[in-house]
Amino acid sequence: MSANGEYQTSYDPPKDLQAQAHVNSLDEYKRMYDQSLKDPEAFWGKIAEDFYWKKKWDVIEKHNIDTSKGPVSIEWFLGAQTNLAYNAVDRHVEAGMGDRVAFFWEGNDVDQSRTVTYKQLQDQVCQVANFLLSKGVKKGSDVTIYLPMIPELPATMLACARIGAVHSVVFAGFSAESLAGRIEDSRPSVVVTTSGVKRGAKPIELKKIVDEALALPGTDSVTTVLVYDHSIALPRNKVAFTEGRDVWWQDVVPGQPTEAPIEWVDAEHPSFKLYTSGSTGKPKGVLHTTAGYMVGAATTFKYVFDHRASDVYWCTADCGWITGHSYVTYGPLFNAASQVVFEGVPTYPDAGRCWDIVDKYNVSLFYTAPTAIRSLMAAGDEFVTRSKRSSLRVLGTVGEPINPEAWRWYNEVVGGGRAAIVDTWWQTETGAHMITPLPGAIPAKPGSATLPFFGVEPAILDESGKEVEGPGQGYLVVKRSWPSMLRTIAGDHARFEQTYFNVYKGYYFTGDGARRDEDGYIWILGRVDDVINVSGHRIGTAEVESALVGHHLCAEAAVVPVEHAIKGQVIYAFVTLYGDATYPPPEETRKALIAQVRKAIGPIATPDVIHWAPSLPKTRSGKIMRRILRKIASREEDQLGDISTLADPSVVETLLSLRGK
Ligand code: 6R9
Repeated sequence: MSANGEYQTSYDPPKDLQAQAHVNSLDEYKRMYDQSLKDPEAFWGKIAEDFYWKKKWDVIEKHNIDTSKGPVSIEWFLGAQTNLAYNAVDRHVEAGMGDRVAFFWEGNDVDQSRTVTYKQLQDQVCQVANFLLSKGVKKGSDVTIYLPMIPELPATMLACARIGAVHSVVFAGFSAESLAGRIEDSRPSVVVTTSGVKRGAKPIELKKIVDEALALPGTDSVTTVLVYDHSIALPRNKVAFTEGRDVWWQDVVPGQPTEAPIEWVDAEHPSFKLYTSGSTGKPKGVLHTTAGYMVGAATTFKYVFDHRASDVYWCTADCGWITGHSYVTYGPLFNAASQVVFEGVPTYPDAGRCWDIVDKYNVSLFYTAPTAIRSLMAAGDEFVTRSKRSSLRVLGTVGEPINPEAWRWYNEVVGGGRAAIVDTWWQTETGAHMITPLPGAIPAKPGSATLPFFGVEPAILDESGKEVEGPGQGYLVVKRSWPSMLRTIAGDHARFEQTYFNVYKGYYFTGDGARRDEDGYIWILGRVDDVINVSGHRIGTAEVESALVGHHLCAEAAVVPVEHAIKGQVIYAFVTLYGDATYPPPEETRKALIAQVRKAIGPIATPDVIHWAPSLPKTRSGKIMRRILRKIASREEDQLGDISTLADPSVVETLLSLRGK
């Protein structure tokens, strides 16, 4: 707070950082941004020179995102051939950087750590690639990865990329049923996992979850389960093995040759699928390809974190999410970065763990989610101030809107006012940062993701689909393709067009609302569709509803988001039971329904509240009025508005009488 009691609303780039930054003024940013839109060929062509291409491109970019002009298709660096793993690892080893540390691995427990150099990573990537090849995995095959944050996770992703296989990483917190659904969709022959993992004080038997998943229908494509023996989490002899299918990593990988062939793939060859929640139906497999993704992930990493060779970078995201793909595995390695890979949680053994790690490795670039910042803030400043943190230069956030209080705490208490804050807005679908400050160039405003990255042309549309010029708010869309954009939904191009391009013709629809202020800064307002953002994780209301009605007692469910001080949003479920149930039902019913959601999706989707609903507020045509449910869930029933369109307005009174029951 300033002397006159007002909060500072704009923060200039820290002077030291700015003096040496890749982009060091707003004017320079604007010049580069304008060029990226006016002459994408020259702009991206120059950037792409920094990578290794087995064959150079003929055309930089070709796209149609307007469904009224035919099918949506997006292609970048047409005619080129390259390889992601080669650019992430081999290129640096060949340039003499083999001894450089790729990963400073920090385990869940404080006494567990190891380092992996670029040369060691190259060897391991080759060994895993050779194992996969020996099991018949080839160019275009799918491989499912269900691993915790150990160096073997990015190494396995890169091994797939090296041989042109398509990886699908499933966050190792999803349930057996979720894992099975993703396996059923992508039909891999190999699944890679560990015996177990400890998250904080809690051991989780990952191999057992894989076994459960593979016992479910639709998973019979899997013939090999490669199990990394993570005995610090779970002893080997506690793990059940299926003869002929399961193999220990330690028995079959280290003996492989440390050289493996590189599959040079076309620019648009699929590199990975990542399943994410949407407003309807099952999670969809967002498909990313090769060249555009590489250029996008690498370029944003370089500019948004202002990365230089002397930096130590650390992103707390798990590789099970897009942030871990683009900003643990790919973006940093394309830039030959040295980074911390952390297996644990920020609050174990206590809320000072992150800052102890920052001091231990002299982390200069740190990237996390607002939910983590808020929970560490709630734990008290003394956990922060016991560390020095003098190495910190850039502090990033991602995943959900950051409230100004948390932004200021991050800036002042964690960064000591010396670091730049970058609030990066982007999505699984966008592959890389889209709207974000550049730390040496763009003054930050707490709570705003600021201005678009190079090549990104956002717009805000009003209800009628017209572009809002100047200050105003509405739906956030993007007007043209960018290199790291998703190319389709695996196996369902129609759903891809429907979800992202049919809402407003000629635009990519983000699903977010946004406001533009008088300086042209963009403020993300959150999802406008039926997606709930719990601690930065996307969960579809439809998924939770379908999990609930999967229980034999549940006749109908309606799920809405409610604001939460730490998690951003939480899941609030209205549930109608079958038959002539009495309300409230016995406590076991609530427990059973919650267990059902955890089983169907995973603990991250656990509803915070189950609100019993003998009936749901519906229109005469039978549509659930979620607007009313949201107000009731948020305790804003004084703002219910017009309820006369309800088939039975008395439903509201009944619901209010059952709150907290
Ligand atoms: C990278 C990632 C995407 C959704 C997105 C938006 C929200 C992400 C944000 C943000 C406000 C930010 N989101 N970053 N909201 N400010 N800096 O999180 O991808 O898991 O696909 O989520 O997250 O609502 O639409 P993903």
